[in-house]
Parts: sequence; C-alpha cells; structure tokens
Amino acid sequence: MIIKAAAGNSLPGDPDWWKKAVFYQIYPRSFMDSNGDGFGDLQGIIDRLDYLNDGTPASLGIDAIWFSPFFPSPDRDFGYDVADYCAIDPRYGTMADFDRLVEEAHRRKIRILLDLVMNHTSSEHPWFQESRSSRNNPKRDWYIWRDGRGPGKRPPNNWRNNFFGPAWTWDEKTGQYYLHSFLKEQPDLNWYNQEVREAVFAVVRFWLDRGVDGFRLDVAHLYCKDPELRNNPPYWRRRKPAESLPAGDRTLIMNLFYYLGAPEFQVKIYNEHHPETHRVLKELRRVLDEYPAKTSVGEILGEDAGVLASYYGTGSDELHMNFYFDLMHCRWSAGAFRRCIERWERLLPPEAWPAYALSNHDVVRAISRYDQGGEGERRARLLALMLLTLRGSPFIYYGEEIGMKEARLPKRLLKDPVGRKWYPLHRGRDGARTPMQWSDSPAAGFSSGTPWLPVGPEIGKRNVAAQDSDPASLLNFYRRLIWLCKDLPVLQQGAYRSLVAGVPADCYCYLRELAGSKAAVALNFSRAPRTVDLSPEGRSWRLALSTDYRRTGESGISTLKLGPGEGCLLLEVGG
Ligand code: TEU
Repeated sequence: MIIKAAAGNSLPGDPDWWKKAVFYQIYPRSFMDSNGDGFGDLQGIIDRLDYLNDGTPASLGIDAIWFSPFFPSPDRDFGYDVADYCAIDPRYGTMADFDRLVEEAHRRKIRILLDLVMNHTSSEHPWFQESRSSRNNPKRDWYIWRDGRGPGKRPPNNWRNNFFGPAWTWDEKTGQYYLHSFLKEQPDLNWYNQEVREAVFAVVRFWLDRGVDGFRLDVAHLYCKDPELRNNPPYWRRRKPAESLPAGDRTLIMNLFYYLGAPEFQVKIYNEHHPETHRVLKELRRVLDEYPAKTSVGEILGEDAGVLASYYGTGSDELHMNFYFDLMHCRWSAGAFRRCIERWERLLPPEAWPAYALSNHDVVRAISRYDQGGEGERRARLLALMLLTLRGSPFIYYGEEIGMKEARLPKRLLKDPVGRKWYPLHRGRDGARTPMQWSDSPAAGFSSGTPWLPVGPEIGKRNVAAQDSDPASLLNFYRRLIWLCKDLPVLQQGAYRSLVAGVPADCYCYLRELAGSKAAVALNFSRAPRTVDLSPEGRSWRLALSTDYRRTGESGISTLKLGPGEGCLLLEVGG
C-alpha cells in the first residue's frame, strides 16, 4: 500500500500519538463566539487555543480536539443533519478559517478530529434532493426507499427511529417510504450502494488532505441494515446479552431505558450491528491507513459489550478506538466502576486501545449526574483522576474541567428536538450544551451578544477566570493532572490491573505497570475516611497527586489514608 506523504498542514510524528493523547470535545456553537451573534465560531475557537494548550502547565494541556459538526446544516438535529460534508457552515466561518484553525492547532501540537455523520444526511443534502426527485434518478438507490405494505400502504416494516416514532416516512411525490434512524429530516444512506461508499471515502480524503488527524464516527453501528428489512421482534422476546453491565451496577435511568425497551419496545436485531457494517469500517480503516498517523473513534451503542468490542476487529484493522459508554451509565459505586472497566479490559483484543468519556453532548453532565447529596463537585474530581489514569485515551467534554453543571431549561428555551417533543418527561440534551463559561459576565464571556442557549447554573464560581489562579480549583486540578500524566510513560502505556486485597469495598483501586515501574490509583467512593493497604504491591510509595490540593510531598507510604471522597495517584519508589 502506498502511504501518502504528510499533507502540508499535517502534524508529523508518532503514529501512536492517539494512545498518549488527552482529547477534548468541543461543541462548536457553544465554545466561543468571536462576532457577537450569540453563536460560537471557528475564530472563537482559534482565540482560545492557548487556553487548551500553550505548551506550558498554565494551560489545560490537551493534545487533541474532537469537534462536533460545523458543516452546513438546517439544524434540525443541531449539526448532526449535514447538508454539505465538504464545507463550513457560514455561521461558523469559512474554509479559510478552518485551514487557519488546523494550522494554529498544529502549531500548538493539538490534533484535530472531525465528526463524520455518515449513517444519514440532512434531507436538504443535494444527494437526497436528487434521490427523492424521481424513482429513476441515478441517486435513488443512495437512500433506502420501499413501497408501502398492503392496500393501506403501511410502512415497509415495524422499525422505530431512535428519537421515537416510526423509522419510515411516506414521500408523496414518488409514492414510496424512505428510512430514517433519527428524524425524518435525517434520511439514512444506503451503505450497500458502492457509489455511496466511494462518496463517503471521498469526503474522508477531502478532510485528511486538508490536514485533519482523524474522525469520530457518529452511530457507526447503524450503517448497514438487514437487506431483507425483516421486522424486529418485540422487546419481551429479548435474550439476555452475553456481556452487559449488571442491572445493579447501572444507573436507574439506564435500567428504565433497558426495561422499558427504548426505543419503543422492540429488540433492534435487524437494524443495528449488521456484519456488513464491519466490512465498511474495515474499508474505512484502509482509507485512513493511506495517510500517516490518523485515527478514528466510533460511537457504537449497544447493550452487549462483547458486540461493542467486536468493532476493534483484530485490534488493528477496524476502529482505532470505540467509546465504552457503559462507563457513563454506572451508578455511584466503586464496585460498579471496577466491574465495568474489568469487563472491557477482558473483552478487548490484545492490541485494542480503549477510549473513555464521562460526559458528551448527548448525556446529562457527569457532575450533575452524580450530584446526590451535593457531592457532585467532589465526585467530579475523583472521576477526573480516574478518567486520566485508566488505560486508554480520555475524552474531556468542554466545561467539564471547570465543573460546568447541567442546565435545567424551561420548554420555551429548548432547541433540541428530543426535549421539545418529550418535555417534561425528557428535557433533551440542551442542558449539556450551554455556553462555555469563561467569566462571570452575563453571557459568561462566551459572547458579546445573546447566547443561542442560556448560560448554565452557578456561573459565579464555575468559570475559567474565577478558577484560573485558585490553586484549589477544579481547573487547576485538571491542569496538574494532565501535565503530570504527560511525564509518566507508565500511565500512558502501562497495563491495567485491579487491586482488591486490602481495599475496602467502597474504594476502587488499580495499578498501572510498565517494565518495572508501577503507579497506583486509589479512589474513595465513600463519604467517610478509608485506608488502603498497598504493601502487597510495593513497600514504599510516593504521593504524586491527590484530589485534595493541600496534600503534597508525602512519601514512604505503604498504607494509604484517604479522606472522604478523596482520590490519590501514587508512584512506587525504587521498584
Ligand atoms: O447519537 C446517537 C444516539 O442515538 C443517542 O446518543 C441519542 O442522541 C440519544 O439517545 C437521544 O436521547 C448521535 C449523536 O451523538 C447525536 O447528537 C445525534 O443526535 C445522533 O447521533 C444522530 O446523528
């Protein structure tokens, strides 16, 4: 295979950079608005790159950014309905701004991942416009069109879309239904059509040639469906998945989701995880491998962890990384988190590299999810320590580093179609998408105008300016932690092993080990002090970092005392 030389704008170097990188997800319309229209933009992001990494420990120190989509979109699903894959939505800026963003990021050694939303397009995408124009249009087969069933012209099968409701919409003009796994304005592409694959790979090459370093793949488990479009069985016929997080370890909301059979009482065996999807992802991997040092991370959703793990292929021929969402759905319990990580570690093929996130643009922010008894802030710190020290690449969601909380918005302010449809049962995802809080000014320093969504709660203390020079702040904890990890190969590459002996049941402890060097992480999930015996693993340990910033300089530790909710990172002294 011919590997292309690095394009002009590319960052050369280590092909395994993504295994050592700390990733940061930016939801572009909420990060920084440079022109006062209330809407984040690329120039705003460029202006804040130094905050993310200026090469010194005064900055956050992240290594890569995943951008949620900033392509032209009618915004029915806020960018996840793309109308042109090879352009920048003018509200965010121009292609010249994008090129500058890549250049400025790369100058700071920050890599860039774009969001590839290829299960579906916007209904306003020219491909769909052509496809729906007539039954014999050359692009008709680029989407999934079928006749209605029976004299009543019922939908072709019983599939439901993921935002609730039927997965088929009748198109009057040509008298057929088309398939959509999300909104009716998000028609699904037909991945069995070779031209579609080529068109998508052309998009991938377009951005790689402009210097991007990889992609996050939106709902990649949905690409290919059963070609016969068979009916899904009802939910009560569901077989227990071979490998799923035990109900007792899941949050109540996740259990409701599973028990109630969302979406809508069927087992999605014919429209998810089709074997052909793996072939597509392998083809995509070969395209990425034409270029040096590119990466991918899949959004693969499902209940069976064994199925999720299969998306790594052999470990090096399919996805580079695959988010493990069970981690987001653990209830607050040391054992639940430990079992969750152990399961994933056990299931992954040897070469596979995990990717972990605790928050993203689709879920309630972790700090608010775990805020029972007002413990959110302390727990956020503990989780940050865990996220950054597990074996795998951590993904931080913008604002997580300053403890931004979920906003509870009234219906009239909601934008997300999920919340607008299901309020108050489901408030949608806007609460996790509010403007980045740079300062305590009315628009949080995000914009000189009126932000597209209101600013989140507790702006007074949850903003960058307030936390910047406070040594006790969450922001400065993240900074210390990230910069510390950079200097510790054992944390970047070391093997993972849970510690159970000598560890109280409400603490989660693990070791990272690499060629004679050892790091230990001890996390106290309880509200009381706890003691962890590290002596079986090493006689003498040095405290590298505690979630309690006042605690420094301790060494000669063999039995570690942890305060309520405290977490510590320790390094073995002298092996
Ligand atoms: O999300 C996939 C998805 O099905 C869920 O995360 C969904 O957003 C949630 O269940 C709704 O309550 C991806 C994107 O991350 C999401 O933002 C998009 O809306 C969706 O795909 C469609 O592209």
